Amino acid sequence: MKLRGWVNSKRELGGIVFIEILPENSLGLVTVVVKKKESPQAWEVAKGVKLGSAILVEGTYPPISLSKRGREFKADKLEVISTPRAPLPVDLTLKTGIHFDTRLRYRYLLLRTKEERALFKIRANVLKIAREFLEKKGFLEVNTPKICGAGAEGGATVFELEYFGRTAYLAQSPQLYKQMLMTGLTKVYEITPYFRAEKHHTTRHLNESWAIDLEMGFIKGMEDVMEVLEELVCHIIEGVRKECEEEIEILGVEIDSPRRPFARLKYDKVLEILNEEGIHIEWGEDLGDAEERALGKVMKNEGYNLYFITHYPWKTKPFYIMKEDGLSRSFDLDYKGLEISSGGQREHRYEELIKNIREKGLNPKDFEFYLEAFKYGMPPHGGWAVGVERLLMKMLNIDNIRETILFPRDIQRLIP
Ligand code: AMO
Repeated sequence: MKLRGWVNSKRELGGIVFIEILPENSLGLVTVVVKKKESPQAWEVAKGVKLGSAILVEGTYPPISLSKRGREFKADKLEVISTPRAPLPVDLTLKTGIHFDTRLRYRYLLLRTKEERALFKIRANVLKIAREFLEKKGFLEVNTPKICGAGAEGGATVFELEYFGRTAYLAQSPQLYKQMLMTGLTKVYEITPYFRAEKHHTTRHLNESWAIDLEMGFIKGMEDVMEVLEELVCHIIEGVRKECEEEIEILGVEIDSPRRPFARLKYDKVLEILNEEGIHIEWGEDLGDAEERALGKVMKNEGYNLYFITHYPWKTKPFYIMKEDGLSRSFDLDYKGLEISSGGQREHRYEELIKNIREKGLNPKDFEFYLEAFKYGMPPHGGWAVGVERLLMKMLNIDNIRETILFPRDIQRLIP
């Protein structure tokens, strides 16, 4: 049989060369054993092969072939497909620690290790499972523009670009477009990048992140969309547990099944809980990182990793969220002390929506294209978005969000 992969380490012992590779698409290390006596030509090639080379090996797995560093593979033929032009900048045996920045800088090389490959296989599975689930539920996948004429999520965090003499913005989210679609479709979802010009230096913010966005028409209330969110998140977690056993083991994490139904806490209740913990928040303020974490601990003791926070004061929410007695028909979903999703019922009544826009200090003129859709029979609707990286972080107990995306974009990182 044939194996292809890259040389992560190499050692010689008498007339034998041992080459460690992680074959393409695999998660199991293989030690290629090349014996001078048995395959002199392959041995000659093996002796000269450089670390990091891409190689093709022909041979067999002996009946008992497990060494400390992975399965052994007896090579009969060995061909070097590509030789590196420079020494590898990282030690892919991972015997010496790799600095976090270096790891991100050379992400593409680290995909030759089982740990990094396992992580991105799980990421791909999360998206695959989400798609399968939403398709089965009758949601239609849509793609909305990423170059936009208006920001949806607040002016300060939008990236501007020059668009044929006009100012355009990179989409902060598909919010306005997915709502406009509610005049013609009733169940849509999009897997999409978010571009946000937040000058954050935190472990939970990226300037380019990905989300699973959903919108649903003809709803009775926000509970309709919360149920879909709860089901989706559980489906993803259970799906990863089932389909990614090997990857989970490599990463050495334990993923707990969520307790259902998720707890549903009103904002006012959350303030009470935090107060009991000695954390005081003014009514009307949003929850910050410290508050979310503290709540996460309390909820963990109650047996909940996942819980909704509902009925936020309207002033903490964007203009498109429906008001209700000074509060809002909105929710966040937190996972182990971090917001992974937010959503709500939208204001679908044209006049009310214009009032909301004004109340947020925005100009309805800037949203004409969006408002227009509300003139033509807009049904009650709602939806949410789950941050893919944040979901991965919490599911896999990863501390820094940058680890969960191949090429993170933050204030410092624009390349690679
Ligand atoms: P929101 O702004 O809360 O809501 O974003 C939804 C989810 O996306 C993730 N997220 C981020 N992840 C990493 N870095 C960031 N800078 C970042 N920004 C957002 C979070 C967050 O919960 N339009 C609404 C959603 C809706 O109502 O449908 C929205 O964008 O996990």
